[in-house]
Amino acid sequence: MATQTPDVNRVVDLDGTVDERADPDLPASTVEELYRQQVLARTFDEKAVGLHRQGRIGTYAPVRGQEAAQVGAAAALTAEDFCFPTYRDHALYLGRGVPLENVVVHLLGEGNYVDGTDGPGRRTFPPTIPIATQIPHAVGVSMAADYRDDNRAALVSFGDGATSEGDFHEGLNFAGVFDAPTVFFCQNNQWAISVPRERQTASATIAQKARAYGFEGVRVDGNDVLAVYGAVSDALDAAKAGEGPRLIEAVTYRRGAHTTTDDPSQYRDDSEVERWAERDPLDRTREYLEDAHGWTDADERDLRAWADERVAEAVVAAEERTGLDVDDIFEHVYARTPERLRRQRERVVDDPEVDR
Ligand SMILES: Cc1ncc(C[n+]2csc(CCOP(=O)(O)OP(=O)(O)O)c2C)c(N)n1
Repeated sequence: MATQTPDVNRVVDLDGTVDERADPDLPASTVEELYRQQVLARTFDEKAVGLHRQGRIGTYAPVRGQEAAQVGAAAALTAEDFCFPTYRDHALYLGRGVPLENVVVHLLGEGNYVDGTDGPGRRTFPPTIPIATQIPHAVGVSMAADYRDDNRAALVSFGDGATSEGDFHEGLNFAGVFDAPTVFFCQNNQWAISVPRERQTASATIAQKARAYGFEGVRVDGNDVLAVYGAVSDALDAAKAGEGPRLIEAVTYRRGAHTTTDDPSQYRDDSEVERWAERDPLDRTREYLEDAHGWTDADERDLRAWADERVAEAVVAAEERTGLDVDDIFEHVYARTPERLRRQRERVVDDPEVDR
């Protein structure tokens, strides 16, 4: 983090002080909703790590620490806009109205978050696992929206690691040349698995990379939901007004492991994680709610109980809904199944030991 500069847009400071000039002055009910979604995402995240440990879901990429970035970005999008998330964007999906149950179904190995969803969910794409491949897709979709003149923008989410991929540079270059209404939303969570941000790029910031492609880059405190909401709203408005793309660097931190199959103690210090825990996005929103809107301990207890209940219900509903057959792992790979795979499939299908 040595090369990070402190020029970050922020509404609520670490001690809860509010910058009145930057405050978007949202109604209490909207801020409560932004907090509710963050608490739901955090509660779900804790549950999901437990489900993986119990062998009930596959590999999971924790979102802890990045809730405000994702919830703030989702809230700024309209139902008509397009959204391209990644494998860590569970809170972004929830913010787009994707049912929690769908998230669990995906983690159980079936579905892709957006199956059967309506409204904004229909313009939200399945998560991409190959790093940065969603970036050119988002640029293409937003260029199409521009050609049709239908007043829509696309937001594409990715990590700091993705900025080293060719797809990132190709996407930004195209968007700059064609003035595409694309919002590039980088969650700089300081790590790409075991590679720290300062080994990812020699640029002082990620935001400044936009300059090379002829458009504006903005750094925002990714743990401040109001600041993220403000920065993404401005970028979307500008894109739809024909001002072209914008790159937003949401400065945040991945507090959990890269995935449930990773051990971050092998490459980073606990003290760093503790420092970022002091900048917890949920605490920050709660402090704002307490000061500006009289949020009480009783409100907090009710919200936490609601989130526990919602998560428990979603897990039950998802486990009842899925019916994966081991046969399915052979599907969707080849148009014509090779002989070797066909023989494997027969062995599995005939094996009485395989739980089907
Ligand atoms: C094209 C490609 N190369 C490598 C990988 C392996 N891989 C998975 S996650 C990851 C790190 C990504 O880091 P970042 O973009 O910062 O996102 P984060 O996981 O921190 O959210 C890598 C290299 C991959 N999925 N796709």
